[in-house]
Amino acid sequence: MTVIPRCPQRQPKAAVAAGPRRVAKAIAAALVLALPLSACGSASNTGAPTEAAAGRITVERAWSRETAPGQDAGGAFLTIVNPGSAPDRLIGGTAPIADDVQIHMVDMTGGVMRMRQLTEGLEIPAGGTVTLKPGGYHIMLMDLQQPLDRGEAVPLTLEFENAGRVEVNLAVQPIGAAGPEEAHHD
Ligand SMILES: [Cu+2]
Repeated sequence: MTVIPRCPQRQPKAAVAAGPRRVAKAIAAALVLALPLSACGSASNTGAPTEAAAGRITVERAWSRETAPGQDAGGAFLTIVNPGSAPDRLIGGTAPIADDVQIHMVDMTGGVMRMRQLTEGLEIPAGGTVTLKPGGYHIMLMDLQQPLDRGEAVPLTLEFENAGRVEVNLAVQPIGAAGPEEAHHD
């Protein structure tokens, strides 16, 4: 372990001696690291959108489907409502149960259905509602650490560009379900 003899703040000359380019590089790296942290901090501190114009994003009818044996990814479906006067964007998410959370859409090309990741996120128009559902936009829980079992409530945190984090619980439905339980009349 390196022993720092004096407080670095009292030694600005030492930093300058390292070369301005190097310092700038270090600052840039620090900023990159600080950005996600500050974004998380502001969202969790207030629990409110960072911009008033964005309004309060709400997420409804969040659900998922139980996984088949050997299935290591699961879809998450939900309805996002943006009552604000400015568009927002779903940019990602996290879930304790999955190593990665991605935003997907289903593409139909040449009669072949395939999933595509939306790396730029998904726009939620001002005053608009976007429904994520099987066969359309959806959240993908990648590399599941455990299977999704019916009846479970699986926590998922969504991240929006303006509104910050929104936490939901996915109600896990049986394989083949087309919607959350309350939509069915079995
Ligand atoms: Cu997918």
